[in-house]
Amino acid sequence: KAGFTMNKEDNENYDFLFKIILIGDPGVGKTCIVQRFKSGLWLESQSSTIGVDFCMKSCHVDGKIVKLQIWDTAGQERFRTITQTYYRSANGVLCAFDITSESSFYNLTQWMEDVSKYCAGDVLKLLIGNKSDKSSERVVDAEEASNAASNWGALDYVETSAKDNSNVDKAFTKIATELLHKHSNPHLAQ
Ligand SMILES: Nc1nc2c(ncn2[C@@H]2O[C@H](COP(=O)(O)OP(=O)(O)OP(=O)(O)O)[C@@H](O)[C@H]2O)c(=O)[nH]1
Ligand SMILES: [Mg+2]
Repeated sequence: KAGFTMNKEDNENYDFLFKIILIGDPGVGKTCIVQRFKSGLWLESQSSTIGVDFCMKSCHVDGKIVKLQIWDTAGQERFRTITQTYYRSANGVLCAFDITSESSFYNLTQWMEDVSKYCAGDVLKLLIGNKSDKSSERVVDAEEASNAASNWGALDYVETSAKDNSNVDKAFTKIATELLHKHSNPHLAQ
């Protein structure tokens, strides 16, 4: 079971801290999604992530401040052994593919296998189909993706566009909300 932090001191600016890892094939847009969420910006040309990039962002859920520690991992195979070391302590996984890339969708099977192997048993998963702005180039059916998400026991399937800023906040808020509900133990809160 992965640990999480519940802040009980008033001098720190959050109530809960959760660790979220982003995984998925190279080029699906993980870094663009994180940049959009973090700074509200669209950065067209991102260089391929080397290893893992780290950032923090808070969101408000049910009157609580939930701080997310986000690990944006490299999709490239050669970084797999490094990135897998981050899986164990993640509370939530955002697993992303590109709706215009069939291979990025089929490779989810491997990503989900890695999640079962290296993540904590109670990790929360959310499936993300990115680049929804390129609807004319879509090759992955939304219903198929949604079924795949429920087969993997993911919370939901969300289609995002980092470019158009569509559903990016929704994806992070969704996982933050579920994590908060899961960890809001009335006995601990006393
Ligand atoms: N049209 C469109 N392009 C996108 C979107 N998100 C990302 N891209 C493009 O996809 C390219 C790859 O995005 P990255 O965020 O670097 O991909 P990544 O998943 O972080 O790749 P790795 O770090 O190699 O694993 C970017 O240069 C963007 O131009 C999107 O929502 N819409
Ligand atoms: Mg990246």
